[in-house]
Amino acid sequence: MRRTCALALLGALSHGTIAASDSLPRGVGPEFARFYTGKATFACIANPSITLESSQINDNSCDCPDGSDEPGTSACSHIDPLSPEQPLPGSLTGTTNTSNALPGFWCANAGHIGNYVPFMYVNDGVCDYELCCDGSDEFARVGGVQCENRCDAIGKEHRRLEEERRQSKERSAKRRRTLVKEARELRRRVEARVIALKDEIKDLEIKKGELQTKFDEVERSERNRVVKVEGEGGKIGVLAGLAKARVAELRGALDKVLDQRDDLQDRVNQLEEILTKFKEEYNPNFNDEGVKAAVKSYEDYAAGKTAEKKSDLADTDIAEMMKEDGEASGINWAEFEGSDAGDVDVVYNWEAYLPRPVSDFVRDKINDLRVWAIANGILADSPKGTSESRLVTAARAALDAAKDDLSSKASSLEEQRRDLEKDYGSDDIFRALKGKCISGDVGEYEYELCWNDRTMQKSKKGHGNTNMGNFVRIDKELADEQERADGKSLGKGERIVLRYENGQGCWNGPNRRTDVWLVCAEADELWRVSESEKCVYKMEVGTPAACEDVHHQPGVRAKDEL
Ligand code: MAN
Repeated sequence: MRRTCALALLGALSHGTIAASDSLPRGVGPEFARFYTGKATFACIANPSITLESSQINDNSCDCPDGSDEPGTSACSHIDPLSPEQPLPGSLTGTTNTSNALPGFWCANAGHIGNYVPFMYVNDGVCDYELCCDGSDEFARVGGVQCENRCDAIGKEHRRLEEERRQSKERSAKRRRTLVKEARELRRRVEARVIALKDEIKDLEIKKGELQTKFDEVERSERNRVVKVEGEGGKIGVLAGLAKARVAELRGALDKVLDQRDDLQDRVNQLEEILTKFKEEYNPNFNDEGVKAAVKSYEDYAAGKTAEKKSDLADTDIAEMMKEDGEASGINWAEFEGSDAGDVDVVYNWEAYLPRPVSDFVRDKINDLRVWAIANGILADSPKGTSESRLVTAARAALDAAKDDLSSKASSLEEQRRDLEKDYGSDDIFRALKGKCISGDVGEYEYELCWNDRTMQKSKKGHGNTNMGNFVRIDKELADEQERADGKSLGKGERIVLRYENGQGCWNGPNRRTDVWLVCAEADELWRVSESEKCVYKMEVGTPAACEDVHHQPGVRAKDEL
């Protein structure tokens, strides 16, 4: 614990490599030198009204309330050290009555980096090499402890690691520049696609207009043509079929009427025979008035019948009519039914006898007239259920194809335009990562991050995959985490955070979401995944996309990018 606090404090208080001069009292850091030199007496730094003899400095007795008279001993270590957040001397407004005016014991660390060590570490019998590699904090050799000066070796190793870090940073920055170049190229392609699509759409609009005109013309001219019924010989064929059926019906009815007529004629003949016999054989001497009147009526009937005109329609004529189709006087329906010669041919045959320009002119005029008549409801339009001509079908297909092409190109243009407006981060950097994924094993799951797309939790036990959120936007947030030895930590400072939301619903909870925190690294790597709240995930990811370009100033292009 003691070490942790000290490290934090001292990390913040490293001030370069200047070692204190020999004439300074032990433990005085370079920033405080002016308070200890060129004066006969010493004034406490935060309480200058209190003056002390020079001999009282580092006499192992804490005389100043701010501890400034003991820069090189632990005598004032009970006073809280100067907080790293407080300003250093020059203005001492930050010091309070209860805090030490000095941040610690100054360890010059020649050959490495000078550093402040907490006063309580001074002469505590422990060599604090990581803070004070020259061992000067253990000058009293408490308990016989003698700390050798290891600054050369430690300094060398430190410089080696620093150089490694610098080179890594350089490589990361280079990788980032490559990504920027790729992103720029991808953007250029989208822009080129937008231009190309605009041109294609313009051409297609013209083509669509032409095809529409053509279709209207074809439809207009074809509309009034006699249209065939599928599988039949056309309108005339249909008419012939209907007429044939009707004639057959009438012929049947006539046949029955003729039979009834013949029956009735037989009965009339029998009755006439009876009455003739009655007239010849009755006795007129009986003077029966009723019988006389009946005989008279029959004589009148018989006289009238003789004068009756013969019917215009002879039985022979009727017999002729009753003959079946195809016979001498019948109708040859086959000529009309299912004839290969279409009605259109019949209708248009006359054109063959006219010179071409005349036939075109006449046909157009007739067509115009028929179209006008159809449009005004005088003539019926093509009946439903009839097939349209191949010409109209082809014109319609060409027009529909152009319309489809146009609408798919228009939506593709819209999509590309929207893409250009999307936020892909500074320098459009995430455009270069779009479509790529990285993954890492954490516990019972494999986690996957697909840039600009989604995050995924994949069960290693075969329980399926769970969407942890879909990419929504790029944000920034402040990280405040301890550095890790391997460098794979969020550390402190502003970090890019990618928000993924609306993932798979959590049982009894909201939809899953993920915050993806990015830290500069040489390669894309998923470091850690945590679930702070149920179904709220945090991914920590190293990527060159999050690096600063060391050679790159905003608005200025690096040489190799041009
Ligand atoms: C699964 C995983 C966990 C999550 C629970 C919630 O087990 O997605 O991360 O916490 O479901 O029920």
